[in-house]
Amino acid sequence: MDNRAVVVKLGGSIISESKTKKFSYRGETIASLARAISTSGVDVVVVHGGGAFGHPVAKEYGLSSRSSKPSPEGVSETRRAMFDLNARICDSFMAGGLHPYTFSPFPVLAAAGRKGAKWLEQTIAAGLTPVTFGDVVNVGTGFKILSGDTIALLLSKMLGAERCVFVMDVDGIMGPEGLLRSVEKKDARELKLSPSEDATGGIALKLRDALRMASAGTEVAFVSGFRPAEFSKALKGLSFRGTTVKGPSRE
Ligand code: IP8
Repeated sequence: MDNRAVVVKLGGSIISESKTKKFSYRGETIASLARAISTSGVDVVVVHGGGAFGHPVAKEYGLSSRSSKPSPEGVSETRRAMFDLNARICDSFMAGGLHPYTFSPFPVLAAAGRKGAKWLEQTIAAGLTPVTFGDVVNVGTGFKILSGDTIALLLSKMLGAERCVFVMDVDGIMGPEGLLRSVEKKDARELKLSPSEDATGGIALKLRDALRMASAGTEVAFVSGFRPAEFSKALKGLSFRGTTVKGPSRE
């Protein structure tokens, strides 16, 4: 692949109206983001979160980002909710002009060397958009949730992604005086981010992952999914309304 790929993480806040409104889904919004991807000319890999699908069900059955021994029913129901959401996302993507190709993150992340990256690159070259999602992992001694944010981080690293774009329901990361246009490691310590209701950690974890990505050379953008034009600019690396997370200066 000549162009370095961009990893897009669709956060639960843009997928669903509210995490408490179980199985709520913003189809039109997701289709408008798909249109922005399909007209951008950018090679994209998409990871989506759990929103009002995976999270409430995981919570009901006591699944979290820590390994535990939930009931078999809980594991199946949580995964079922995620596959159901993925089917809806694929429908919206097709309505927006994309050809989604859903893949399980596990074999791709476990592939040795450049094998996983090559497989993703070949999928993109075939005209498809690889799509994966936060999932329930069998860790041998129990089960835990692998957050879509962590998957986005691992895939960005594997692909040597140019940037990773986190799409949410607000313009970006908010500081005491409103939208932060850029965040560096030193600012993050002073930021008091609200604790999350998520099964997997919310904005604080997202920012921690973003700072790690930025230090490894992948630019990170936070943008509102309600602004497809700004999302499109963020995808292309143009100046956009949102937050950019910067790594340490390389000068
Ligand atoms: O919303 C969580 O993914 P996230 C996926 O990216 C499940 O943290 C299974 C709740």
